[in-house]
Amino acid sequence: MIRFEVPDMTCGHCAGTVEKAIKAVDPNASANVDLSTKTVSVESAIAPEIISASIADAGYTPSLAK
Ligand SMILES: [Cu+2]
Repeated sequence: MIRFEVPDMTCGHCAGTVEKAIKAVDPNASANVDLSTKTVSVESAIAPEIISASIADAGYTPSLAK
């Protein structure tokens, strides 16, 4: 599982947009947004860089959570 911090994800709409962006690069991914910690947990076979880029393309600023 990969976790991204997405600090500019603030509401349910953002969460939906980010989830959609992830599903666009991997329809089989499971994405779980936690708005209280501004993180998204992703289960995917796709490289983290590609998922990160798709979140960025959607207008957000993801970084890999340590
Ligand atoms: Cu929002």
